[in-house]
Amino acid sequence: MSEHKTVVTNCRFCGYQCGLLAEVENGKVIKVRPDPKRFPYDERIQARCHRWRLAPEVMDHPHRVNHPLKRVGERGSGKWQRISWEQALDEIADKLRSLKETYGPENLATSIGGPHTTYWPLHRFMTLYGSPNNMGIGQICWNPGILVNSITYGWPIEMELDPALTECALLWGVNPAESDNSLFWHTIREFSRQGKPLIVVDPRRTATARLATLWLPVRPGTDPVLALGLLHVIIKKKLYNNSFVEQWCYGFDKLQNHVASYTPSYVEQVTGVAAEDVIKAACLFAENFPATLYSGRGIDQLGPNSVPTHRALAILRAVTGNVDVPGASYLTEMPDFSPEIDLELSEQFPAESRRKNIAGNRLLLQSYSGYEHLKSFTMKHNKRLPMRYLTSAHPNLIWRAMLEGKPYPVRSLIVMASNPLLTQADTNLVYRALKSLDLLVVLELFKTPTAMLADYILPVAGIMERPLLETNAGTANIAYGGDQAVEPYYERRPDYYFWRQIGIRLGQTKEWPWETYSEALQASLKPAGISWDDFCRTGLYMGPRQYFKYQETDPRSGQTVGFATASGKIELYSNFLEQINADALPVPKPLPEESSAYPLKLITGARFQPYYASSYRQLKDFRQKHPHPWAEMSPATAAKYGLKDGSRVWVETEKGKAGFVVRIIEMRDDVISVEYGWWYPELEAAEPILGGMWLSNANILTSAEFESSDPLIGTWTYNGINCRIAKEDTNNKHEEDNVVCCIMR
Ligand SMILES: Nc1nc2c(c(=O)[nH]1)N[C@H]1C(S)=C(S)[C@@H](COP(=O)(O)OP(=O)(O)OC[C@H]3O[C@@H](n4cnc5c(=O)[nH]c(N)nc54)[C@H](O)[C@@H]3O)O[C@H]1N2
Ligand SMILES: Nc1nc2c(c(=O)[nH]1)N[C@H]1C(S)=C(S)[C@@H](COP(=O)(O)OP(=O)(O)OC[C@H]3O[C@@H](n4cnc5c(=O)[nH]c(N)nc54)[C@H](O)[C@@H]3O)O[C@H]1N2
Ligand code: SF4
Ligand SMILES: [Mo]
Repeated sequence: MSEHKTVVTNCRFCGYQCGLLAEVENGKVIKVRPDPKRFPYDERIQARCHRWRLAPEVMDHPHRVNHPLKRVGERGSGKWQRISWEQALDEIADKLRSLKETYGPENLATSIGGPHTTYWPLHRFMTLYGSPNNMGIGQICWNPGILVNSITYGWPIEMELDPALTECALLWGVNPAESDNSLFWHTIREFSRQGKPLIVVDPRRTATARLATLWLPVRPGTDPVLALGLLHVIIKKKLYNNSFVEQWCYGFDKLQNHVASYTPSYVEQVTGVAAEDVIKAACLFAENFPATLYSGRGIDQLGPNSVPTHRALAILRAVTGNVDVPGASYLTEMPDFSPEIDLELSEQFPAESRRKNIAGNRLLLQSYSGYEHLKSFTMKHNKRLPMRYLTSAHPNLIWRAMLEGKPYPVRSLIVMASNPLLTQADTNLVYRALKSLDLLVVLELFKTPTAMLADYILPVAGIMERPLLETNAGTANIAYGGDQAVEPYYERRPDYYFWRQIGIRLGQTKEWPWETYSEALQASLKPAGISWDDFCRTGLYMGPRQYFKYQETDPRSGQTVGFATASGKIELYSNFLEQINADALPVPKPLPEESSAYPLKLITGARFQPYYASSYRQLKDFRQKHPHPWAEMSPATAAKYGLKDGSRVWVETEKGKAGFVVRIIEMRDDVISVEYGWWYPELEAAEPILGGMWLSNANILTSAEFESSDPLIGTWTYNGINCRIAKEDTNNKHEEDNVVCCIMR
């Protein structure tokens, strides 16, 4: 007899994890609809979003990996044998054991990606196994902001945009119209409808910038100069919040001297933003209180210029008194539930393993010593940031260690929820490194190009097949999510299952008390005093938002709480950075030298709908909506190269060449912006085609060389790279044969 029921579950196409109601028949989800009773509570959000409708299709897509696969031919030959989970786990554990005996635990690296799932089980395994070598994208996503704000304010902040309270919004290198086109975008539109000042800093006139009162089309990578220019104007015109600065900020005099030379005309010369707009933006931001300031990947991916930009923006909020104020920002709290740092067990990570960190002592902040130094301050307020993510290894050093065996051999890699061949810099290097490994395991939903090179592909449970608990990695007292709708289809399992089973096989049984993912999540939520069922009913757990906390009196010490920094104040001049021999005030770093061979500036990776990084190119519906990888440029740039909308073009850097389709938009001249994450799952899933990943993959063009990365965090450069373009030669027989031509026709 067929069984039909409606169950409460969640979408997971993006980070919101909106509530869905799923119609389930015989253990399969046949249809879903939005559930407005749960977070984020607004029917209009899902009405605007088209992705959730495809959830049932993704669950049973013909390209999904449904059973454990073991490579039988040459690496990358596309020949696979279906094996059981038991066999896969036993063989992988045996191999890990023998590699550990030969090379030590640090020979194992892991690769993680964006916020697709819960990463602490992976970190927990790596802590117990003894390897510091998890790598991800933290250096260019999230960490610069988290670390710089912690240094400046003593702890991370969350921004607030409340159309009823906020009087000005400054959006810097962030484009929610494409990257967050639900709750946040909806709020921005509402804010802009009220006619309040909205300032957008972006080389491209994005849909967000089109709503702006003032658009500042900055030259890529010159952001710290622009930010220092705003500070110059605000200080010169005495628009700062004098009483807040006097009482709560440290180092104003030094800042004042420091910004004196960043006059609007100098700023115009460097950044290309008109001097009068620099003045206008500074006045709008300082004269409308409260003002909020959001930033995004535009400034997280500027190599050595990311930290100075974040520092200057943190200072901009401070001198205008926009810290811990309703409608602007608030200092977050540690979660009531188990924080990431405890779940990942990183405080018990032995000193000997920490010393194996692949950058040695070369990174001042994203390192164990940097972390411990920062913790000595955050602990003034009894707070601890997550450790493993903020100490993750620099990927460039890991790829090189795989190839060169220096500073020690890295022989094995487990990839979870990431696709490094498309999303890590320098595809050529990543490719050669992956090919050189003794063991490559990929936990995946789909046979991605990275998975095509694996020894084992393990099928994981995805959307609606596993419970969800999203927690901002334990930096805030907020969790959202809900239950799975069905048991995983076929032989798929949650990632947690893999880590626990491998852990048990390698002697970690005691540390994996929760048999299932669901039990583990429930246990982690328990300290908050809320049952899993209650949590799932609303999809949200949130502690109260409090403001002006620094003014309170600590009942234990009888002293004012202040900020968790050396001075107890917000550090405009950073004692912390001075102690670690870094710039105590934000100093812009030299940009890549101008090059006559590569006269244009390249942005790689601005977000676009409906895709998420390299995901979902399998979905016909999405491909129809967005069929090509665009290379965007201004009308003048296009004209200079004889290009039209829809022309095919090669974009070339010192690292390589990739093909795109021209799209003319309003943006800075002499800048090219290419989409990232493009591959073609309909092409052959084996060497040499590898799903078409050599055709229009933006990361063929990029590099993350450790030596030219930022010295504090290791941030590399995805924006502002020297490049050139060439119209594709359609008379060239060789190019005509190229698959890229077929795809882009
Ligand atoms: N040039 C350039 N490169 C960039 C960026 C850029 O702007 N420019 N942005 C960077 C940023 S900010 C990020 S966050 C990264 C994103 O990089 P990635 O996280 O590598 O992005 P995806 O391509 O979405 O890869 C995620 C993979 O995980 C799989 N997956 C989804 N859910 C699960 C799960 O629960 N378990 C497992 N095991 N797998 C799952 C998906 O099928 C997909 O193949 O890219 C970075 N790379
Ligand atoms: N649809 C979709 N949504 C996503 C993702 C996705 O892949 N697809 N990825 C998710 C992830 S992992 C992340 S991290 C977020 C990122 O979210 P956002 O930060 O909003 O993402 P981006 O579009 O990469 O970058 C924002 C803007 O920075 C601009 N920019 C480029 N170079 C510079 C520069 O030098 N200076 C300044 N000021 N601006 C510059 C770009 O033109 C772009 O418009 O989005 C998330 N949401
Ligand atoms: S906003 Fe994100 S989570 Fe919500 S329905 Fe759309 S894709 Fe799903
Ligand atoms: Mo990201």
